[in-house]
Amino acid sequence: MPTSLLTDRRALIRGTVAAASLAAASTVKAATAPGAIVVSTWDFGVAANQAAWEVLRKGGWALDAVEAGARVPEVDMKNHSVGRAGYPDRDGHVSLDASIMDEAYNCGAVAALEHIAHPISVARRVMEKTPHVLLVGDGALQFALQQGFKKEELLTPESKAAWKEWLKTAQYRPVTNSEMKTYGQAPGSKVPGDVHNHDTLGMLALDAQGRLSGACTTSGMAWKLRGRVGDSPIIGAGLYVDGEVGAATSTGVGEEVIRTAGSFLVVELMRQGRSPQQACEEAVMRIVHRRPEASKTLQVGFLALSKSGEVGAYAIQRGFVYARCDGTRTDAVIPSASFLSTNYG
Ligand code: SD4
Repeated sequence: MPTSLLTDRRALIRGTVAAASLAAASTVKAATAPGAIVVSTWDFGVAANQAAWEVLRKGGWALDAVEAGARVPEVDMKNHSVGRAGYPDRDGHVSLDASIMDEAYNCGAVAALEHIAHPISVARRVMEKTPHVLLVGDGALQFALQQGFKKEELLTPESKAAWKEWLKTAQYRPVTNSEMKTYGQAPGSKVPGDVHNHDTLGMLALDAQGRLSGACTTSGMAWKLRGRVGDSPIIGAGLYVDGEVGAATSTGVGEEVIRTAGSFLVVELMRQGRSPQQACEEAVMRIVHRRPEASKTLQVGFLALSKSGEVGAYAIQRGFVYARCDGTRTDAVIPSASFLSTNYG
């Protein structure tokens, strides 16, 4: 096994232990909302899940829950891949993608949206206030401003400094699991969602009435070409919800997910009888088989939730984790199995 992979694995295990002890220390007792559950990609999903749980535990709608949850990392100044403080494109513009979908095929999305800190809420307005599903770029910004959202500078001094540093070489090379590499090791990095732990938030929720919803929000791949749109705002790629079957979301290199209509594929496999775990594995293997060269280096992870509350997760590379919150425990961080190592979880 290459040394870098070993190092990654040790970092993950350390991270998992750190997350577990953090969880033990701060477990929040969840109130009752029978059957309700929310899951999110990555460890920083814990804070997002807990915001969503505030809606779910009172018997609220899964759609309200996922919007409330997605808003948390969007304004987390330590998170450089979602919302405000996200790393910019190669020209220095922070450009955001988000989508949201409920149990009845209602959906909305924004892509390449600039200057608005809460793209998930703009996506919901697209769903509720327009006859459309997806608004992009300047048109999405114009719509957001008409809806009363505030125009802001989203590029923080820290993100700007990182961009200037990147410009010295200006090489676009997506890094696998950059968010997990130093988990729990850097000074002060003890909590999920800190500077070393960040990525797209994909969130799936089932409420006490059995309604499913999902949300996905990201600043996309750092240093991307201006105008590049990833999988996150594409219904069927980064997010898909079928209220009769289940829901799925993805993280990683969006181009690979778009090519396979990844989240739709996961849900459709569940419709055909696969468990969420089997469906995520089959969707990942579709990418591995069709794109063997890309799969050696790139990461894609799927997370799925069935109508009955069963969860599945699988990734190409090791290192993917997800956060789970239900009536028993609100702060679990669970390592996903992966194609390149099935030793976790
Ligand atoms: C994208 N899928 O824009 C997102 C980014 C991501 O891990 O999830 N990175 O392609």
